[in-house]
Amino acid sequence: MSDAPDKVSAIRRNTVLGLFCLAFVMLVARAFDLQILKQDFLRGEGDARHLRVVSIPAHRGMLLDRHGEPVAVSTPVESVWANPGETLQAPERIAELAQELGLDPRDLRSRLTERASREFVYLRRHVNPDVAQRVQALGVPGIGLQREFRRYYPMGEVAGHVLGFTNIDDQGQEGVELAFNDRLTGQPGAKRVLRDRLGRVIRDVENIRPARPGKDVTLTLDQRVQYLAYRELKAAVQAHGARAGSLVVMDARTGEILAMVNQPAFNPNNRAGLSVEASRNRAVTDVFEPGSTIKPFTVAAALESGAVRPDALLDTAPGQFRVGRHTIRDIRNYGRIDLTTLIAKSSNIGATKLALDMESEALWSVFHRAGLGRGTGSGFPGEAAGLLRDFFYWRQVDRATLAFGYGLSVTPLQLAQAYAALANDGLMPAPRFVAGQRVRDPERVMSAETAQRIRRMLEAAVAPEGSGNRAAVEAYRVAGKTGTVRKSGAGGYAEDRYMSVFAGMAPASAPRLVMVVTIDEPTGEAYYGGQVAAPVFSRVMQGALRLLDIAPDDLPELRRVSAGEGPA
Ligand code: 59J
Repeated sequence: MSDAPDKVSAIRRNTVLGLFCLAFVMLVARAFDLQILKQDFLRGEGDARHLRVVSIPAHRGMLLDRHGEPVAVSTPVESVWANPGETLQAPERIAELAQELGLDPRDLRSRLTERASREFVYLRRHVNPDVAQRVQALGVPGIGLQREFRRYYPMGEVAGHVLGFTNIDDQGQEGVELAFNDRLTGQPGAKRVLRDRLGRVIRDVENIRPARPGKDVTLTLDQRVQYLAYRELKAAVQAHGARAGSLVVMDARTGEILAMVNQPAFNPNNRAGLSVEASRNRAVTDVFEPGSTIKPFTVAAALESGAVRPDALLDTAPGQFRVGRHTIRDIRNYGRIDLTTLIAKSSNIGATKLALDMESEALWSVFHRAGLGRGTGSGFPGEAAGLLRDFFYWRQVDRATLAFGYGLSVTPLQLAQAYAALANDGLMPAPRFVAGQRVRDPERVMSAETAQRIRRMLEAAVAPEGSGNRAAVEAYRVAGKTGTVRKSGAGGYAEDRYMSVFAGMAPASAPRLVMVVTIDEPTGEAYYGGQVAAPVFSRVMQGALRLLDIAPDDLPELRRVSAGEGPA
């Protein structure tokens, strides 16, 4: 056996060991070179080439009125953000940055320190373009701009309740902005960008996915009618020192909401200190006892069920009437009256007698079909359904008081919907806020004949001797009903708190518009619906008929024709 092989393997081992040592020394030297000698250069190079995926914000769709006028638009703005770790490396620059942003330097520094582990922190959102430009020009490390959108409402306070608003992240919070958020919201895109050491985008590297803008939504609102309604309601609420008020204008044939306003109102462009009181779209969210405005449906139920004939006379003397332990009162003794007088003078006793002459179910059925106690399905956020108890639970006195509008509750929108049935020959369209919105089919509430009969009675209520004569409109026939409703609270009905209401339509010969006005707790001398709500109806209806170019149906020459005299 020779020892040669041993020698060979020793040489081999030493060679390998030597090579390893050499490699090790070279690595150490290279590390020394990179980490110590070329440190600054390399750090700069690395930071200069941040590849990032950033999102491209999508444009939110506009809200347009029925004529295509923009009523909610998104304008591009910039938001200022920081990568705190980077910005904190230039602490001496924080003061000037804070000043440009209108922030307290100490606050800014502590915010950055608290969030030092994050890479993205908003400093100020939605700044004006000139501020954004100046911030960019400062060139503070780790500060970047992000394109975003701010929602702007050209009508301000006038349409705040219907439109609602979005939050700072462009998401609908209230109103149509919330109800149609999905359609309005686009899909953000994404792109890869190269950022420099200061966080500025130096190059778009790749479009991963383009932003898809949201769709525009066309409302049924008519901006001009909306303005008019706003102005008149506000003036009336102020003049009567009222707590609140609502007004709804609806297309009688389609159920389209042409205007909807409330007081108090708010400006969706400036929501600092916004109160719940001012933000509610009361026309949809708040209920009240409809009082006498419900009487036309009581008369309809009586006619439809055959309980009375159209020419029936009811004895309301002596102006008080006992039902069980309860006394029902009219404000005067109207004596023997027909159905038209019942409506025109608003006799509680007349309505009571009708109710006691029919089954509870007959009354309930017309109320129910008219949408009382049911949501309208308008899709408006926070809509109230009102209350109409099942007829199984009605006592005799309940049937009586329900017949003149107490013991049930409605929203102004529901009342407008119900009156649309009277306007539209018995067929009740569902209300809608958006063109082409899918809503339930129109429902038959009563026969066309009954609806036309009731309309003629409602014209008598607006005639000179009717309780609603101040709702009249020059050159148009108006049909409608006043209501003066004592508000109920703890301990029963108040003596001095009222809801003044007017619900009606025009032109009465073939109604196109339905309107409901409610004025909540007018203070002062005047509080009857006929004094407080009817004049608002008249002014807004007159303007709306003109704006919509609806032909008059009560010109002198027409009157002669309908009286059988023929043109002069
Ligand atoms: C009224 C009520 C309250 C509830 C009465 C209003 C009742 C009643 C218990 C006295 C003011 C008033 C269930 S009146 O709306 O009859 O609009 O121009 O609030 O009767 O029994 O000092 N409306 N209003 N009634 N309650 N309970 C009339 C009527 C109506 C008018 C005037 C005068 C009431 C013509 C109301 C109007 O039609």
